[in-house]
Amino acid sequence: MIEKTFIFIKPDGVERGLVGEVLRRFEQRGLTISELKKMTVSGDLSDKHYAEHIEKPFYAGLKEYVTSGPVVAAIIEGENSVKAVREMCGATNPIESAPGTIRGDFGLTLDANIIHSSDGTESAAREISNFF
Ligand code: FUP
Repeated sequence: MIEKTFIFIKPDGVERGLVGEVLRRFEQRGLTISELKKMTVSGDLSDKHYAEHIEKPFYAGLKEYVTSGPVVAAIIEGENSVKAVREMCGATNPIESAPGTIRGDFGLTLDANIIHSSDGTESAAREISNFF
C-alpha cells in the first residue's frame, strides 16, 4: 500500500551535514520526498510532538536538544513507507542500531540519534499535521 510517513532530521544531523546523505538513502530506496522544509522546532511543537514523553525524566533534555537548532522535516511517500523508513533509521538507541541503518552508520548515543521517523500510519498523519 502507498503510504506517507514523516521524518525529521534532528539538530545534530543537520549540524553534521547529513541531510543530503539521509535523503539520498530514501530516494535510492525508491521512496519519494513529497514535502521538505528546514525549520526550528518551538517548545510548543516539541511538547505536541513528544506528548507521550512529557512526563518522562529524559524529556527536559530531549526538548532542549530538539529545539537547539534547525531540523529538516519531510514527508516520505511510497510502498510501505512507514515500515521501510523506520527500518532504515534503525533502533532508537544508535548503539543498538544495525550497521547499514542511518543511526547505526552515523550515531552513537540515544540523546543525539540523528533522525525521527513515525512508528505507524496514524502517528504519521498526526505528526504531518503538526509540522506541515
Ligand atoms: P523513536 O520512536 O525511535 O523516536 O523513539 P521513542 O519515541 O521511544 O523516543 C523518542 C526520543 O526520545 C528518541 F529519539 C530519543 C529520546 N529518548 C531519550 O533521550 N531517552 C530515553 O530513555 C528514551 C528516548
